[in-house]
Amino acid sequence: EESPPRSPFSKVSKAGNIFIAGTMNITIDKERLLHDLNAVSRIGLGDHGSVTRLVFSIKELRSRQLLIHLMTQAGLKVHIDRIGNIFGRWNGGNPKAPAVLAGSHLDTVVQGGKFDGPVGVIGALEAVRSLKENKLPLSCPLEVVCFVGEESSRFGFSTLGSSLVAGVVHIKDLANAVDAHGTKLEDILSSMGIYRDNLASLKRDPASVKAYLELHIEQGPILEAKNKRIGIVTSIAAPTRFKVVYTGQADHSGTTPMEMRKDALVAAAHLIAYIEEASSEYSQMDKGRVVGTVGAMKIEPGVINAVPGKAELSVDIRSISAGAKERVARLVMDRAQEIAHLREIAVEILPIRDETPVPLDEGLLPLIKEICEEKGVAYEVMPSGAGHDAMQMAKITRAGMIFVPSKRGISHNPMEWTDPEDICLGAQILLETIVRVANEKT
Ligand code: HGY
Ligand code: MN
Ligand code: MN
Repeated sequence: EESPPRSPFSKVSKAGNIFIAGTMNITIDKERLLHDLNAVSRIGLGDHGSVTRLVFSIKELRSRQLLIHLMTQAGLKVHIDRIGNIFGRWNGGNPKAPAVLAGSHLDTVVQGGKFDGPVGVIGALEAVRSLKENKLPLSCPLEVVCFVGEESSRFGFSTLGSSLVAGVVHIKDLANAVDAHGTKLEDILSSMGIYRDNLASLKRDPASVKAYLELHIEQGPILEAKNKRIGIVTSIAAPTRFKVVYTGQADHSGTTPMEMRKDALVAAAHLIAYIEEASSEYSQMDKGRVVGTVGAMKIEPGVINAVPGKAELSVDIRSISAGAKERVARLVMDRAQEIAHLREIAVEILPIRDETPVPLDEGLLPLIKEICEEKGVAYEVMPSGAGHDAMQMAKITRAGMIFVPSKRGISHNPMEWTDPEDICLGAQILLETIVRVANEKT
């Protein structure tokens, strides 16, 4: 394969990669980036400036329509796969060469912020269209990617679109992926013509991808606390998620003596307290930080004057250490059974997903570091406590992530904020990383 065209500006960087010095002169269009980010964040706007675009909701579909429009406007070749993942391609170089992909997601949690996801999608769009407008000679195509269903908020199942592209989802994995209204994810997929036997057709041929890069807000306090502007991600924590369903007996809240009750919600309350205790204690024993959360619960009959007969908890346990996560998840499941036994009520544990923490590509770290150092940008090499599409793409290609700071570490909250200057710096560093990776000799 002929070596990438050497522009008059090219020089060999310290890392030995040929990169086109001219890229330093190709800068993103900040105004356009922030304008488009703003346009996306107006879709699904709710109380207190919150944003809600749950996967496969009208709002989320509208955000994807806007992206398709922006990609088309930028002259990218748009491909939408069967589940709705969007790929905007620029054949900047040899169209047959494996492409460099960059993107993230547009779906959100309920009453979330404006930046989680869109910063990576619009940041990637801005980087690619800036390169395309400048006709920068690259040795391979570039693709802007928007994955559907990155958030676990609706079905408990996260990184859906990227998991399908990575070919790591089997229909049986979706058995307990049900939303608050009882809609099954499996039924939504079959309404799209996606079944057990054709799920694998969504997998991307790994040979067609050179690397995947994702710009994302940190969603934590580290960059701000260390006064750094860029995070370079080493690995991504992974969740073990499951539902715990306690079934006791609904009863009259006025006539039923305490000792006769089979109160499902009180059982749940004991388990929730234990999850906090086990996760905190395990972390303090320095065996690997673990976080445990019950973010959603359903109670039946759920009225003030009836003893709850049923309580369904959605449990999310995470760690960057697989061993620590498994250990705490096991402790919690065992305690769930013990509580049911002691209270003589029934318990069911419904697995949703059990994922392994993912190391990102070590080769991309020095490359992104070099760009930050050339720009004199303070960076932090760090793990990600949040899950991302990069954790799935890392299963089929080299994957790298660039973080920008979250104000006061707040995320999944309308208060989520990242300074526009940081977003633009992140997008510029993404642009230059894309160019170096695209022009790396394979
Ligand atoms: O839940 C997460 O880790 C991410 O925000 N999807
Ligand atoms: Mn999120
Ligand atoms: Mn995200």
